[in-house]
Amino acid sequence: MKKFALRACLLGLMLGTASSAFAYEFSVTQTGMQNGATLYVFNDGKMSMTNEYGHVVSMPVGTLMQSKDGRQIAMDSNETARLVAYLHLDHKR
Ligand SMILES: [Cu+2]
Repeated sequence: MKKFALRACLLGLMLGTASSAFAYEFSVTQTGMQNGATLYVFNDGKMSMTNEYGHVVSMPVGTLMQSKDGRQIAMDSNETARLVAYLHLDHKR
């Protein structure tokens, strides 16, 4: 029992450290797309997508998309792993 409590504490510490270490790297802008998908743009301009169910999806670079407000945006990168990490950290807060 004591051992479990210590492990839980260590895990909390590690997660806390991870979220603060990546806080800057993971600052993102979200844009709603016409098909219900969401475009995430990281602070360095790299992109990734979730579909209408909020699942991270791969989209080839150069794919043209329509935002909800009518803008046409081309995928310029496909940072799926980074978005998975971002969404994972987001749900821990
Ligand atoms: Cu896209």
